[in-house]
Amino acid sequence: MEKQEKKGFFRGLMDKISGISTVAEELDDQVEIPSEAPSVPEPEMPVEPAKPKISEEPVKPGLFERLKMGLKKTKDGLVGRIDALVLGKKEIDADTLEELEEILITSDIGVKTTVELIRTLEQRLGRNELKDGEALRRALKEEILARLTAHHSLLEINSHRPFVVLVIGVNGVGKTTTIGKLASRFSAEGKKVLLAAADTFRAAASEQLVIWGQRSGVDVIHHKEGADPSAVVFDACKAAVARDVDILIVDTAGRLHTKVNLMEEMKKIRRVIGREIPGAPHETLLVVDAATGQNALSQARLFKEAAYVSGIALTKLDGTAKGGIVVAVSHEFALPVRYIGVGEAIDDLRDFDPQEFTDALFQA
Ligand SMILES: Nc1nc2c(ncn2[C@@H]2O[C@H](COP(=O)(O)OP(=O)(O)O)[C@@H](O)[C@H]2O)c(=O)[nH]1
Ligand SMILES: [Mg+2]
Repeated sequence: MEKQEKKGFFRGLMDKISGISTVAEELDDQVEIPSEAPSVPEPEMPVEPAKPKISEEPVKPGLFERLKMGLKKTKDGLVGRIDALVLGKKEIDADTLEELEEILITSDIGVKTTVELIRTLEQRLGRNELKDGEALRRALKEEILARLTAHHSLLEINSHRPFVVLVIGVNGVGKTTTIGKLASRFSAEGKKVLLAAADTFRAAASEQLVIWGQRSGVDVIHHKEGADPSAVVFDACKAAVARDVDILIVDTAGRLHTKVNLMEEMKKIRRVIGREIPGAPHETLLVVDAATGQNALSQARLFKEAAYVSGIALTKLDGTAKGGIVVAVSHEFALPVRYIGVGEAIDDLRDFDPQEFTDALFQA
């Protein structure tokens, strides 16, 4: 069918450049690792982290409503534009798919994933499954959900004791905040939690974690500024075993200067953890900031190559229209998204749920 042979701009481009990896490869070629997410100014990191905003209003919106509110910018940017394109359309043709392709690409779903989505939709169009705009919208949601579900799994922290989570990622993405939220959540669930402040580059980094710990009554193992991160980790592992904790969460620095340094540092930390607690770390959680869009992909690629990664926490989805990055980061690296951050309140760090996420995006 002639219609289906028509190539969208980006697929044409794809054939020329063979893959999405250009941005990431550029980054990989550099010896320097960005010490902060490049497209956003480094956020001020107050020693005193923002007080968790727990609403005291009697009628609190449900968790799903809160998720929808957190994803509003992405919803407006991505689904709002899709709706403007497809709703009321009586017939879907190759031009519609080409326009859809552009919307997906510019919503940070990523070239590779977008091209794959559009090809699948073309096949469904060929089978006469997409008779109107509503059907196209439904099919797109299904295809996105299928890709998010394919790699999905949540952390099973009861599988080991102590369960050790090593948290990595560049500076400013939200590692320490995410750890603070996790500590508070696990301890509220009755788990015994211990934190390790292995970001020893600045005194403030440890202090920030200590404050989070105090807030939820969780102990923090920390050394002086400039100490060897592996020494902190060593003490923390010993303490975790001696105190029989359920979960040990290790904060690390995002300021390593070269890929080689990063790899060596990570290897050393992992070696120490594994020696003290056989089989640990049980999770290496890469934190990425959704607002950095395509840079989040570059970071995921870099860390996946330089250090082992087993799951992703995607923060700051609330402040960005680039939420499509969830699909790209999970699908392109075949990694589960464990958590998403949709605000600064303690319960704004949520278990990632592909069904709930796509519902929140696509529901009116
Ligand atoms: N809006 C929003 N801000 C966040 C979220 N997660 C972290 N932040 C903010 O991002 C900034 C940097 O966080 P921090 O944990 O210090 O980053 P780190 O350098 O990776 O440890 C802080 O101001 C946090 O309050 C989120 O999900 N939503
Ligand atoms: Mg930090």
